[in-house]
Amino acid sequence: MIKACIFDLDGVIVDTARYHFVAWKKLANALGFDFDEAFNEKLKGVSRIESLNLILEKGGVTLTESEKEQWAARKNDWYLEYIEKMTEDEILPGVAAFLQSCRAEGIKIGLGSASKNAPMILERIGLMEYFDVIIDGNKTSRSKPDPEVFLLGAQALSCEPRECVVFEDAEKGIEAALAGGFFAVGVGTKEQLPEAHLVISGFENIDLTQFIQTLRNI
Ligand code: B16
Ligand code: MG
Repeated sequence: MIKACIFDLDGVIVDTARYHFVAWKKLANALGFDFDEAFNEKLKGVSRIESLNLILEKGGVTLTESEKEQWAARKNDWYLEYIEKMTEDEILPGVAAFLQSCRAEGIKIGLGSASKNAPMILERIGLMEYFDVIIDGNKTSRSKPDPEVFLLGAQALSCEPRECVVFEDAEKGIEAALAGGFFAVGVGTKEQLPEAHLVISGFENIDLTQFIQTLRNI
């Protein structure tokens, strides 16, 4: 029986990847190099410091630990300039209705995100009230594909992993959900997320009752 749904944030509830992209690009340009959207795909679901390490490697730049911290903080300030302007219009299609259905059916709702800015984003888009539990980058010590973020979520929701559905847009997130013993639903395409138990293109037109029935048949 499904007792809870745990949602990733970026790429599932909102598309903040484009804000991360412009902020990281600004950092790369300030350090004298550039990268494109294809490279940005590699940063989805990856923690802030791991993203910085990947970008520096791409640009062939070496920094000390304290310089890295300063640049990561600078990037976050640039990123927050966009986040501060977010409104509920940026909730991805069908998400709010799906959360409402979960609420109505007594299915608990959790967030499992690598982002340290997750609570602020949920506040800005007006979805905070739906979440029973928020596990974000401030509460975890290991990044996806480690299952820690989702296991902490299930624990806080008082559910077993097999009673929870995880919604993820990143391959590493699907790996994390599978490693933790969760139902892993990919948000994207089968080509991007071949390991997921089930793939949906988004929440538009997803009926919760039918969806749970589909999961039962997997
Ligand atoms: P922050 P998710 C992830 O969010 C993003 O996909 C990833 O690009 C970002 O680096 C990471 O959060 C950390 O974000 O800098 O805000 O702490 O997909 O796990 O919801
Ligand atoms: Mg994501």
